[in-house]
Amino acid sequence: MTRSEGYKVAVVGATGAVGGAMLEVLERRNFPVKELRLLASERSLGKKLLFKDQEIPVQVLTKDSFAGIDVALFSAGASRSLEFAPAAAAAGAVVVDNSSAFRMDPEIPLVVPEVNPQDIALYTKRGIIANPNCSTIQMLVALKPIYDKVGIKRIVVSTYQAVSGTGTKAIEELKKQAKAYAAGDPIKSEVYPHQILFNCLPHIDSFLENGYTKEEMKMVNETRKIFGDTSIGVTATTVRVPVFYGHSEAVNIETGVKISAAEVKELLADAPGVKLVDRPDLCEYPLAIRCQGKFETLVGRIREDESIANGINLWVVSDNILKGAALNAVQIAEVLIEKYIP
Ligand code: NAP
Ligand code: 3JN
Repeated sequence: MTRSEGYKVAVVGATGAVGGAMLEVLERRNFPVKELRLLASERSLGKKLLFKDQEIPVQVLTKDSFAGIDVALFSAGASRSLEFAPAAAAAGAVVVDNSSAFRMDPEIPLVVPEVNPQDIALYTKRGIIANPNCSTIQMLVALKPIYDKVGIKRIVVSTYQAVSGTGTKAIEELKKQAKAYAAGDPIKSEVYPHQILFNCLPHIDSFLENGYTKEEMKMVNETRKIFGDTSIGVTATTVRVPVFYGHSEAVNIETGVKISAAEVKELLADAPGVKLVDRPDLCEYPLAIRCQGKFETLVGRIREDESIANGINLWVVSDNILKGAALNAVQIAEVLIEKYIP
């Protein structure tokens, strides 16, 4: 740690599901925080949040919120990022943005530290680094060692995404629906267009003209940008399921050359950010209810796809609020302070 005794950090959207996890991760990883500025909307004025046993008041986000800040972690939605991230960068902060606002901007790096940490260097162009979508992050943490070893031509992925990906209101909606069901009361849906309890909704984010959802196309486009490979084929079906925390993904890949399931297991056993959980004989495989609070992405059910020459199937599970958002952002900030803004 330098910048004398630590860094001045702002968390934008501090009262949200991701913002709260940012505070948890900064604390758990002992990020060298000299000053912490918590920012949210006027609704949160008067609130205080705990960081390292200290109560810190929440301030209202304005364009003047960033004086003296070294690193600004944004998770208050894309429109807030578009409006305020350039102001934060102009004030001298390096922004790590969790929204989709800048992900596909060619001047802004899109980074998963286990996959393309070298791209962080491009932050100097605009002072902003984008965090990918949660579903993309966990998939690429699992696929990177395979990509490097034998290449990947095509990815077919189906996701099973937890309601926490939609934010605190959706967590409450699932809880309320479960209580209403148990009490025999009518079930109301306000966050999602249909009941989420006991249901699967093949609808995450809005629909596009090509019939896919934005969430599905984020997985396609972000994967290509992060791997720096426009030739890789990616097709996704993203589904919301009645799980509180932890996104699960069934991932099918066609590799450049043949690799056996045993070789994939060997590769992933030592891969950064991965925990291999693949003992079907003991009923051990990645589970959403086991991933909460974990920093690793859990990978299991590794099998050869017997329908093609060079195919592999995997089941990939990760805490969507941690590795899918807050942890990935803090890991980017760690590389930043270690290598670029000591
Ligand atoms: P959330 O629980 O609904 O929290 C939203 C946060 O944004 C709250 O702190 C809220 O403050 C703040 N906010 C909203 N409007 C604001 C405004 N006008 N000015 C200042 N602050 C404002 O949502 P979340 O789940 O934490 O997600 C927040 C964002 O993070 C998402 O919109 C998305 O862009 C990003 N995200 C990314 C991923 C990923 O895949 N990497 C995953 C989830 C979320 P108040 O409490 O004061 O309203
Ligand atoms: O739905 C999920 O599981 C992940 C949600 C991500 C999200 C939610 C609201 C707005 C995003 C995102 O990160 O892509 C955004 C957005 O910034 O577009």
